[in-house]
Amino acid sequence: MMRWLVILAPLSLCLFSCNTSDSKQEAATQAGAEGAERTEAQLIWQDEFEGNGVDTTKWTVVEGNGCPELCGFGNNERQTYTSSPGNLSVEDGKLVITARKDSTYTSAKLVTEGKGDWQYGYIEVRAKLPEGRGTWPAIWMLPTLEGRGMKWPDDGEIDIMEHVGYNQGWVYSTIHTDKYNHLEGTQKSDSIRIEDASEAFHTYAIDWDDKQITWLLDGEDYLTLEKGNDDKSGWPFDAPFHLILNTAVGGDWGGREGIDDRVWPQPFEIDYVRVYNKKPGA
Ligand SMILES: [Ca+2]
Repeated sequence: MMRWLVILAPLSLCLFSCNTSDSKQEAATQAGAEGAERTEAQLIWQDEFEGNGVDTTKWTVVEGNGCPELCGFGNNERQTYTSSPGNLSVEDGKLVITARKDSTYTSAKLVTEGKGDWQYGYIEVRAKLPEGRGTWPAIWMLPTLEGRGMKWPDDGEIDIMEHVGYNQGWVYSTIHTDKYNHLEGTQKSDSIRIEDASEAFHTYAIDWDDKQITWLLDGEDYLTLEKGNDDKSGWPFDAPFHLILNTAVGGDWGGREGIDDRVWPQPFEIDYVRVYNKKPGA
């Protein structure tokens, strides 16, 4: 989601930061020393979106167009993010991010940084995607860095799910690192076909530990990337990351084949986000 150049392939927690999870993590660590297989997965963070608005104890609503620091969010994206009900709502048990065009393109973006930051775990999001040329919804993660700005891609990016409307039904999963990034055509990525991604809810998940990240669709593995012998230049994922949900409009990738202005408004519906300290049942 943060890519700076056009590419063919796509590009984008509180291990120790959530007070309530510290004791669980310590317990898990201790139990891990005795044998991780005997510990049960624990739900350490979740939002079922059952209220009437965004829970700001869990999410920060991002507003604006990225300027002046990073206008267009580094990808020449066209939207301005707002917190208005027309762009962002919680209704019928779902978070709804609506990208639309009025005088300009507007949309919404939520981040958990400082409120939900995790190192490793099983992160699962049940969602139904917007459709139409020019839409670019994403479920992705960036590092939670204390006291300094992010250096991209060196600090890493995990794209759990990305979809661009001109390529309807293909969902992309990617990591970006210093060693593996699209600037050099070395990013690590895969895609999976979902015929009804914009008609039905599916679960998009990663299972992330100190050795690898596995991506799952509706509980089925389809991509595993391993740390292997990489140092931070290839694997900056031994660190806390936070979750981001948004729909971009246009941009270097999402807008590569233009924007179809007949499609608006377009909802990106999220039924829930659940974060476990490890994969349930594993
Ligand atoms: Ca729900």
